Amino acid sequence: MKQFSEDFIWGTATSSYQIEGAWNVGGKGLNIWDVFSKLNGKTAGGDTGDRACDHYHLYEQDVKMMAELGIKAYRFSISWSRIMPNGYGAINEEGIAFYNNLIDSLIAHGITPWVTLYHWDLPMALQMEFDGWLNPKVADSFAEYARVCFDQFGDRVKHWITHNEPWVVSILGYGQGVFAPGRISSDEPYLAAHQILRSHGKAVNIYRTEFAHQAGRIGITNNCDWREPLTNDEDDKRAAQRALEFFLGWFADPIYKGDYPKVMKDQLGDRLPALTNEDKELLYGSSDFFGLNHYTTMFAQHSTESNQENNVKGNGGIFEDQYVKLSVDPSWAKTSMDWAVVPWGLQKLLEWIHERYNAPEIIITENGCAWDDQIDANGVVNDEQRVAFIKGYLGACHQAMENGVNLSGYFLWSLMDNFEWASGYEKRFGMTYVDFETLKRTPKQSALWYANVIKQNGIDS
Ligand code: PNW
Repeated sequence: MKQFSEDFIWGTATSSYQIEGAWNVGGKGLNIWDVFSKLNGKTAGGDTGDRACDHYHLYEQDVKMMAELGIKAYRFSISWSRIMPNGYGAINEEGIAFYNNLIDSLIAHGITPWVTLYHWDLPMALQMEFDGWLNPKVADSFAEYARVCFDQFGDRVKHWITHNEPWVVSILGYGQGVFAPGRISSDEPYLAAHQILRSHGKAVNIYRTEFAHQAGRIGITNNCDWREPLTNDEDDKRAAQRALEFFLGWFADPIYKGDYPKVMKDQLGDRLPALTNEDKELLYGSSDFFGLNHYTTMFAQHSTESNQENNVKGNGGIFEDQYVKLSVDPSWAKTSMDWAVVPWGLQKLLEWIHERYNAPEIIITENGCAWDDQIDANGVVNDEQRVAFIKGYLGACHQAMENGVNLSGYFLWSLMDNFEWASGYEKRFGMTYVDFETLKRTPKQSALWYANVIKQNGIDS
């Protein structure tokens, strides 16, 4: 039997748009997922988070459920437009009250809150007025919003995560257009990522300078799959390394090494915005822990052609910038989202992070799997696949720790079934690509387009 230390942090995770519902009550402003999910063809079955798990109304019973499960730590995110309906300026007291009640209830049940400030639900006004993360102004608005949260909740919240998975926002939101705000571009992912990173740096600076007395910790969560060289060929080994640097190095290098990976700078030239000295100073050392979300593994193979990742339509974007061909072993088990189950990939990734970033404290802020319930003959849910998945991945964590990796916590995704973004509430189409209708929309047009969508769908809050 493998043992984890007494003080290892065990928790579960959720995010605001995926569970809260109550999209147009309590003074909340619209956000990009409220709108995006209502667009034709953007989510499986036209599902939205309008109601989701109705956590906004049912949070007390949800917290009780967590306590009964013995959960000691809970990672949730704050809906920016519930706190600031326009993303800047006026504060919504009802939104503040909701999170105060949730935090108090968690603490009363002995559950430590871990709070993410941004899990993809950007206030709609910031998208329409400023084109979202393409605009440096939005980084400043984020910092302003972060300050409000530290000020209101920081007396009780001691664990902060600025952003969840900037890779997903940048690639799926600005590159492939499958997530809000639905933009399709080869260059915008690099621009969006740049402003997200800057916003992180600004928020951390505010926390460390203005709220030091709160004595909490703050970091960022990045997601990364493992990339295993397909063969022992030096070219394939370099391809796997390159793929990891384009995936995780993109966001972690500025924080742990002070700049974007060289391989990205060389390959992208001025398509990759440069970090100014001021940016670098804000970013370097700006995470008290290494937040990691990990779900799956793929093989990487060197390719002389500019290649696309499986399942991603080419648009001259990041997958074609890497010269890496990805594949999976057909014998690997797959979850309902088609993600391969490869526990040793997590062990290798943890060890890669340990090496590259000089042994940081790592916290797995998400890991888990989507599967239909397995119902046995007595009508009882018997999740053998899920149990096997979790055992496998926790075993990999343990092995990495035995090899010296400084891993201090694990949050299972998720606390409860919830709105899975483009996949809605069912697996139906996972990470499939919907349409290219948003292609080449220029910034100004996109605000008009959104205004139209809001009007046509009668969306108003
Ligand atoms: C993460 N990918 O999303 C998110 O943090 C959660 O909100 C989500 O429910 C969970 O993982 C499961 O999907 C991801 O394409 C979405 O690589 C897509 C990818 C990775 C993570």
